[in-house]
Amino acid sequence: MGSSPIIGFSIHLGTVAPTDTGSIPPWVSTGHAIPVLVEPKTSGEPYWSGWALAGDSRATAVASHDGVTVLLAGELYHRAELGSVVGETADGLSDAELLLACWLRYGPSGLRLCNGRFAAVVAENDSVVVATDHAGTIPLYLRTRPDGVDVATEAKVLAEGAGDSFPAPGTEPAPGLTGVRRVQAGTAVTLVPGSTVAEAARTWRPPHHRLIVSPDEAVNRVADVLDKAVRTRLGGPHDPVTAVLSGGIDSSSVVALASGGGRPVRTISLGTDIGDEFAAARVVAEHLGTRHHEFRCSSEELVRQLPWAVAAAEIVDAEVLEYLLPLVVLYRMVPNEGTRIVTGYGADIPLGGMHRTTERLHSLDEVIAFDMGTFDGLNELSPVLGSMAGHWTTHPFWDRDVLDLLTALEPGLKRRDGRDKWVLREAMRELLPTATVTRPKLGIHEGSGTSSAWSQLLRRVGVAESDLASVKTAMAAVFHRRTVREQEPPGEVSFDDVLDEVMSEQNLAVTR
Ligand code: AMP
Ligand code: PCX
Ligand code: MG
Repeated sequence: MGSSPIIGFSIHLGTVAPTDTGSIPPWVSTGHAIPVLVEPKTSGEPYWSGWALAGDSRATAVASHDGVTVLLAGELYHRAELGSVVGETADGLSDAELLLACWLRYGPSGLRLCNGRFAAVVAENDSVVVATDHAGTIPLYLRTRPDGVDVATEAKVLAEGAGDSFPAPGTEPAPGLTGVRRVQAGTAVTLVPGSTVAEAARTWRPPHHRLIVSPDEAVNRVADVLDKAVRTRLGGPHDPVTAVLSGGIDSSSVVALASGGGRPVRTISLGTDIGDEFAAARVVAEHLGTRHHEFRCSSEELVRQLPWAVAAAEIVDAEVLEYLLPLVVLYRMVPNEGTRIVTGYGADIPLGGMHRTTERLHSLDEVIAFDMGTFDGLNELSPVLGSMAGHWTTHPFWDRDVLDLLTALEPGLKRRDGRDKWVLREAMRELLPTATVTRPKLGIHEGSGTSSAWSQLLRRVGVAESDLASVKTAMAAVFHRRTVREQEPPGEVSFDDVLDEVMSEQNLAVTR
């Protein structure tokens, strides 16, 4: 399991001292959760006690100056640029110190400058600002109490509190948990603990306009912005990295850019008895000279790990869980070499890759606008998916600059010459084998057979075709109740018990 112990901090006006890890469920503590309790104080001074993440030296930090305290879970990706505007060289500053410097210069607006993967808490005077990165890639939850507010990166940590929370602007109810609210993506919420004074500021929104640029220029810009997103995520040019590789254009692009310059790259692919994309991944691995590993898991074993995916993503959407499950299973199987894991996740959202049969450019653009308007709360990019197994993950396609560009490109650059994700394929033409550049998309749930494996297990106990979707949805809700609301270790939640519970709830007969 993880090499990343939770570090305890108790923060009192900026002084940091070790504390115990209190009420965190023991199985959470291999991950990157940071419960932060922000309490107003009888003495009139802010008092927090929290648990910061570790496992990656840049993963969590606290910084204080001039009455402002910053707790940063995660990392910033354009350190040099940020340093240049705050008048410091970024070298030698932690990401939390850089964010603090940014705050001291710009105030809360400083959060609009940040391109990163983070959740942040900033305390100043009697107010606390809780903020997500542009895309909310590290989920952030809160529960207000009459005398304060509790903040955590995992909802389960707040599940046990009582009563409703004040419905602060910029927050939404977390599914299945009374009184727990999630901070929206690209949002900074200012709260005065113990009061109902609160306001929200948006720090990012997906662009609604579309850019007209020549195909050549678009291709060059995509290649440049993605290259930078990959490089800024991976440390020095020789720092080793692991990449989850399906052999599709998205993950192959990331691997190509990561391995340029001689960086040692380990690539890993997952397959089941139902299906795999091993041949396609191998073509890429051989072309780029990565150290490649194939992992196989029976489809039944894969589906039985659904409680882990639910516990990590803390969502109840069965379709999204089918996307996330193979990754969670792979993260749990792969030996931890202490390298970060980079993925191609999310490329299909701004590029419309899931909609390869959509004919008209207008329709393609509409689904892109819809998907970019509805990702929030699905937690697809949550670090907990990997951190449960001790890995730190990062997703270059959801870098703020990459996302801004890909979303805004006019749809004729995404569907072109009968090809989906045309602009990305062209941008990678020189770096990848032709077979990879031209390979049609296969979704992660299709390649590994997750959707069909879950359906198969349900059919086996007599669930009718017409009931498959509703049984999956009901099962997801029960997994969520048990692993998140009741904080049961996912390894102790039996797939069969949950299926039985759902079948009897829906008055369906089990034929086992
Ligand atoms: P997709 O867009 O469906 O290919 O999946 C999203 C991301 O998950 C990919 O870009 C890969 O990084 C990763 N991925 C998907 N399928 C696999 C697989 N079978 N093995 C390893 N990684 C995968
Ligand atoms: N993906 C997509 C994202 C899946 C859809 N999510 C959404 N609309 N918020 C991707 O990698 O871009 C697959 C399997 O395809 C996961
Ligand atoms: Mg993809």
